[in-house]
Amino acid sequence: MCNIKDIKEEILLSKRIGLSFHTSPDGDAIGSALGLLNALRYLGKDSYIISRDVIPDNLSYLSLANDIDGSTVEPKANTDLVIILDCGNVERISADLTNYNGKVINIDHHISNDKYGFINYIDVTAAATCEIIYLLVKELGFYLKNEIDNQKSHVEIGSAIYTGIVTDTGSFRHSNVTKRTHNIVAELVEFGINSSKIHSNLFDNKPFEKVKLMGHVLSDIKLVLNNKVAVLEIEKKTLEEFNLLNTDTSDVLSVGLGIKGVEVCLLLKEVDDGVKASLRSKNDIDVRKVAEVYGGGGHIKAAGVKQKNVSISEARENLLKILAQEIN
Ligand SMILES: [Mn+2]
Repeated sequence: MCNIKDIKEEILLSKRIGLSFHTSPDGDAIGSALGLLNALRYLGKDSYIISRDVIPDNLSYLSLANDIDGSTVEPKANTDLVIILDCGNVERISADLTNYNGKVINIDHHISNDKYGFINYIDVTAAATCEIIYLLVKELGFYLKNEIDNQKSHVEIGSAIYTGIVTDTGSFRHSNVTKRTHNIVAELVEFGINSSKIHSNLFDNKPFEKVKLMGHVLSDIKLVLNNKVAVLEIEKKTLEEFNLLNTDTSDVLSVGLGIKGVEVCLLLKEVDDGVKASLRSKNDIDVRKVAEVYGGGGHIKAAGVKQKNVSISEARENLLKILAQEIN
């Protein structure tokens, strides 16, 4: 793995920097992009977001969140560096890089990473890409000195980084949490972030319709494979009924995984051209391996895959077939 100093050097050498992340960005993708964007702007760097996606509602409290508006989908003229955050595969980047010939830096923590950058900083021991971004912004000069304690810049950068760490660790519950994770968070608290407020923004902010949708989906939950796998399904027409076509529904997974004896929770969601599946694992079952069979990826305990042109039941049976092998 390259040195974080190499990334700093490239940033300082660059005149115009674009930042992007994986499609359907989560708290870590958005947090790492906005944490770094805020830092770059404070350094006076001409920097901007490249994204097909728009900021999800529950992340709109972050500084510069409005820059993620889906309007810039490819690098602007004279961009000499593009940094891709939290994204393992080129196909998943929320930016169109077809006409871009400049440098790409890939900063990520996924085990399945194609190393598509000219610099690839892939740290699979990082609980979140935001952990790496913390090391980077520190390298760029945003560490704590007494005189700059609780400065606005630190609160803005720190809140974005904290958001990514909280969301990718399930609020510090997952086994990806390390001593370093807690050390970084301790330093972010010294930056002056309001961690309790961030948790409220993230989790106590659901639209009423979404809670009703979760109830509807949970009322049909099934246990299969000796009650070790919980299966949840959301049809497109249900999302239309609740007027929630573009809402993130992944938080219902933790309810399925919370069932006694369940090892894996599988959520299937019907989309225009197929079925998206999200998988979460409680202990040792590697759901990334299962997702990879159908072209998906992720982490051992959290993975996703989209199967094109299949029905929800076909998608379910495909994944259960592979899961059955992993469980026995
Ligand atoms: Mn991540």
